[in-house]
Amino acid sequence: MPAYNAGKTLKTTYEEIPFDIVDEVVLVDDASRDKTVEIARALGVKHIITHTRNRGYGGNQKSCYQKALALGADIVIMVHPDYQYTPKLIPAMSHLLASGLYDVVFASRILGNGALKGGMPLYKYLANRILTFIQNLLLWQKLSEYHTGYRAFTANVLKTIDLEHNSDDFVFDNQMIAQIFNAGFKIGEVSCPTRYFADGSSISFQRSITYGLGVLATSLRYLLHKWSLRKDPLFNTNTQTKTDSTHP
Ligand SMILES: Nc1nc2c(ncn2[C@@H]2O[C@H](COP(=O)(O)OP(=O)(O)OP(=O)(O)O)[C@@H](O)[C@H]2O)c(=O)[nH]1
Ligand SMILES: [Mg+2]
Repeated sequence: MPAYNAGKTLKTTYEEIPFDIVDEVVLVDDASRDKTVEIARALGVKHIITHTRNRGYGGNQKSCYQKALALGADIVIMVHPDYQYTPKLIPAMSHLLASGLYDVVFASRILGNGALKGGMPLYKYLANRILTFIQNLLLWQKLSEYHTGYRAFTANVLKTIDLEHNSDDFVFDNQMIAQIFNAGFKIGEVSCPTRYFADGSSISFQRSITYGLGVLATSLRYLLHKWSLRKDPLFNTNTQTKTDSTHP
């Protein structure tokens, strides 16, 4: 759980985690100004990492995945602690990975048509649909959305792509998708209820614009790399990095 000022929603989120299949919970606090860390301790969250300064959503996830891999996880699922996505989907998502059918599973708010009813602001919905359309064309894929914050990965995926190279900001999520497709991994999707409410954290309009431009830049970088017009370090994989270092 990448946490930032999640004090009001952490308990509700944590209590929905299905502990019959979840072995470890990692919470990374990104220098929150509220009581996120105290609440996490009181709830008994097993692995709490605190950033001394705010690194951003991407920087937060880097710490989350590092810790999850260090714990020897086979399957790693990111859930936002702002209770916008229900942890009740964890079994469904993990089973799709454990079956070997997919390497990554996204919980999509767009599949099933409930995004607007669930309170997604109209401008976010339209931006989501338009950016998704563009990305599907440029990446030649067919995801229902590239912008969900609820994602499950096999450890192999997290070890292969070069996460440390990604932005520390929100566009981290989108760069990860481009890296996943570039490395040839398969992404499956399950539908997920949309939930927007007062205490849930939400990226501002201005940050959304920066994110949207970052998404377009990521797709262009992917294309240039795919067409061998520009060798982009974003798409180094860890096996490649090893080979590169022996053949400089
Ligand atoms: N805003 C922000 N969120 C962070 C940071 N680090 C971790 N997070 C967490 O990242 C999650 C996503 O942030 P949100 O602002 O809700 O963004 P979003 O869910 O992608 O966008 P919305 O659909 O508008 O809610 C939240 O659960 C935050 O707790 C940070 O530095 N800034
Ligand atoms: Mg949110």
